Amino acid sequence: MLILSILTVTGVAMLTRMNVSLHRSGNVWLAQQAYWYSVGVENWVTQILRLDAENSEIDSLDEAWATPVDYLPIDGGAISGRLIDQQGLFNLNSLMQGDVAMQHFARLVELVTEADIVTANRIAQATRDWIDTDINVTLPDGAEDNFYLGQTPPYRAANRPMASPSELRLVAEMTPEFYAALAQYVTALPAATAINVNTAPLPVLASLHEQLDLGAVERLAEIRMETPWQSVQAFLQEDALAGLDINAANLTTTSSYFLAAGQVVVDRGRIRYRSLFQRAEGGRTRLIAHSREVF
Ligand SMILES: [Ca+2]
Ligand SMILES: [Ca+2]
Repeated sequence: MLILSILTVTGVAMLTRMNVSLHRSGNVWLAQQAYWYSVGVENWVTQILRLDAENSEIDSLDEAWATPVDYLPIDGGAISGRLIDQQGLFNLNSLMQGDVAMQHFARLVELVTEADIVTANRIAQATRDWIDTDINVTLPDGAEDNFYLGQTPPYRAANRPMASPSELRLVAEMTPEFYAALAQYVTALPAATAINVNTAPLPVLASLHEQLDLGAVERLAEIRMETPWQSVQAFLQEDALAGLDINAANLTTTSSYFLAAGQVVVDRGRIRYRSLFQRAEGGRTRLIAHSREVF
């Protein structure tokens, strides 16, 4: 009788273990399926961007690539996501281009955070110091190692281009609140880039000149929904920009960098993906960075 009980208990324990292991391999299998779907998304995006380059001279929000996919049903789940033109955003690594880029960034900080213009300028100067290779503080308010080594815990400036815009969180004067407000408007690309006026969100457009505000650029956004600008020259001829003397060198109407961001759900297999693409002249598109997280 005792032996039988022990056997039963052992049997139950074994069954329980088997169940857990079956369950686990089920989840792994589902996560793998979600992973392969996200690889499929990347292949699909590569083709969409190549086709777009073959069929259009400019990049604007009325094009096929810019339409979000809210819900694409697949076996056991769904895919969702969108492509975000990274040249519509402020590329932090463009700060090395000089004072015009610095002014754009300071104004963007002022427009979307609670920071006053003095603090916004400090953030712009400190961000440039974070990226530039030297250890000379940008005057009057930059920050290099001397500042960061005095923090708790101490750390050093990167002194190289940002690999991710999240590095901005480490820069002098940046707060979690400022960063949360800025995050959707900034990026960190492998090279300096011009801002695409056809895809830039309103605060990025407004940051192009100190006399612009969100109200002024709303009208511009309406115009571009009807007729995207075919050239930077055409953009600068808009009435709202008359007499502002905006520097054309930092602007463009085409883009080379796009981020695909979204999620794949296959039953209990859930993956969030972020995939950065670079499109070359002629349309050849390659994946240059990606991350996936199970959620
Ligand atoms: Ca296009
Ligand atoms: Ca530096």
